[in-house]
Amino acid sequence: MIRFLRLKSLFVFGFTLCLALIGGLVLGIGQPSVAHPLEAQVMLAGANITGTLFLEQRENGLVRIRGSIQGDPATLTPGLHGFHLHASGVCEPNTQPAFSTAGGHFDPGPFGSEVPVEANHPYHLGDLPNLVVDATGRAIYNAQTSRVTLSEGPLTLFDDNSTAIIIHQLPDQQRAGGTGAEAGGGRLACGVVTQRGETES
Ligand SMILES: [Cu+2]
Repeated sequence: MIRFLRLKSLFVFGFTLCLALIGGLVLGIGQPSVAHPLEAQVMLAGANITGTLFLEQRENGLVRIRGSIQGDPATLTPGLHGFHLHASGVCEPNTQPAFSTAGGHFDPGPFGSEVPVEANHPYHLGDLPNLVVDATGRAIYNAQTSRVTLSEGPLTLFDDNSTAIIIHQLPDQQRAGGTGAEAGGGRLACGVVTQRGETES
C-alpha cells in the first residue's frame, strides 16, 4: 500500500512537472517576440570621404561605435574632427549648408535641445569623442557611449526619423555655451544609422 502511494505520488509529481514544462514552453512560444536591433551600420559619404562604422549594443548597455574612414587629406585634414549623432537620418550633400537635412545633435526630450546645435552642447545624447585623422586622411574610430541605445526605449537611435552620424570640418572643442564653429563647424560627411542582422528576442 505504502509502495503504491509512493508510486502514485511519484506519478503525480512527474505529471505536474510535465504540465509545468509544457506550459512554460507554450507560454514561451506565445510571447510576442519584439525584435530590438542590437547591431547597426553606417555608410559614411561626403566630398572625397568614405567610411563604414559598426555599432553594437553590448551586454552592459554601452553602444560601441567603431570603423574606419578615409578621405582626401586636403578635405579630411589631419587632426581632430567633430563627430556626432544627428537628429535625423537624412543625408543630403547638395543642400546649403551640406547635410543640414540631418538636423541638430541627437538629443531626444523631455529637456533635449536638437536645434540650434549650440544649445546644450556638449551634453547632447548624440555628442561623441572627436575623430582623429592621420596625415594620409585615414582614421580609425573606436568609442563607446552610454547616452544612446539601439534597443527600443527613449534613447533609441531608431526613432521615427532615424539618426545620422556627421563628420565635421573642425574639432569639437566640447565647450558649453560655445559657438557652432567650436562644436565642429561645417559638415564633411554623413551616414544614416541602419539596422543590421542580429536582434534580441
Ligand atoms: Cu555634429
